[in-house]
Parts: sequence; C-alpha cells; structure tokens
Amino acid sequence: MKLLYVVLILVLVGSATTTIYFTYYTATFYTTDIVQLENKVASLESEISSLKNSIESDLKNAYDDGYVAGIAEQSTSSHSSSSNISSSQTDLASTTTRTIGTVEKSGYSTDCAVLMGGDGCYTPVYLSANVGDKIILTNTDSTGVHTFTSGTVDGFTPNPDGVFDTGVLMSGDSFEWTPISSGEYPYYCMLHTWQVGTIIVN
Ligand SMILES: [Cu+2]
Repeated sequence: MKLLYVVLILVLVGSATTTIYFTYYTATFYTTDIVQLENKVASLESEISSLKNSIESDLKNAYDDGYVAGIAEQSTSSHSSSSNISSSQTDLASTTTRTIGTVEKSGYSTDCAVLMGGDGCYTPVYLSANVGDKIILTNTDSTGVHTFTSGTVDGFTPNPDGVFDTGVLMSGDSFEWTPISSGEYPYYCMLHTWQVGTIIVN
C-alpha cells in the first residue's frame, strides 16, 4: 500500500514536470518566433523607409536639375533677346546717379552764397553730368525748406524756365531729374534768392 502511494506520487510529479517543461518550451519557441517576426517586420519597415527616402531624394534632385535647366534656358533666352535691344535702352540700364544737396542753414544766412564769398548754398554748387544721368535733388539742410527751381534770379526777381522744379522740399525730401539734352541749367531756390546753382550737362 505504501509503495502504491510512492508510485502514484512519482507519476503525478513526473507528469507535472513534463507538462511544465513542455509548456515552458512551447512558450519559449512561440516567443522566439514572435520576436523574430517582429524583428523581420522592423527590418522590412526600415528598408521601405530608406527606399522612400531615396525615391524622395531622387525626385528632388530631378526637380532641382529641371529647375536649374529651366533657369539656364530662361537666362539664355533673355540674353539672346537683350542683344536685340537698341543701344539707347542699353545705356539707360547703366544710369549714373548724381546727387545735389542743400547747405546747412542756407535758408538763414547768405554766407554760403558764391557772391558773398561762400562755397555755394547748394552742394556741389556746380554739377557736371551727362544726358540720361539720374540727378537726385535733396534738401539736406536739417534747418529749413528749399526748392531747386530751374531758371535764374535777377536781383530779387525769379525767372523760372520750367525745365525742372522740385517745389518746396521739406528737410530730407528728394526730387529726381534726368536731363535729356546737353547744356547749362542754372537753378535757384524760390525761398532764398541768394541760393543758386548750376548743372552742366554734357
Ligand atoms: Cu532755399
């Protein structure tokens, strides 16, 4: 009877051990399989992603090449068309800009006037320019308003000739004039008759 118990217990322990053993191994195999599959999926995903990136960069390179080629073509065609532009238009493209300003406090004092021994109330008081130049007339006097009015002053009597007239320029304001023919262009300030200058156009 005692022996029977021992055998029974051995059988039970044996079968339990076997069950645990198989369960453990099965689980291990499945786990290993799942891990391997997951790794495989991850590696495929990374392969797909790198293919995507390479396609994207190929597309971008192709686009950039096309873009550069397009720009090159455009500049070539604009070069060939610009050679058809007449020489007068070409000259306009390379305009020289010249500037005349007003002398500080020239509205209060005649000291700047050439007739009073000064250096002139406009600066430079004589400007040499060429036909087609861009001449910028600026009131650089921080203390007052001035004009650049083409013409002459006879004593206190102004004689505007209508070639150009900036009108009243506040301090810092500008006016642009481009001479279209050569000659000497005297001008004066409508507000301060001692203020005169000359533009010589060649
Ligand atoms: Cu003035």
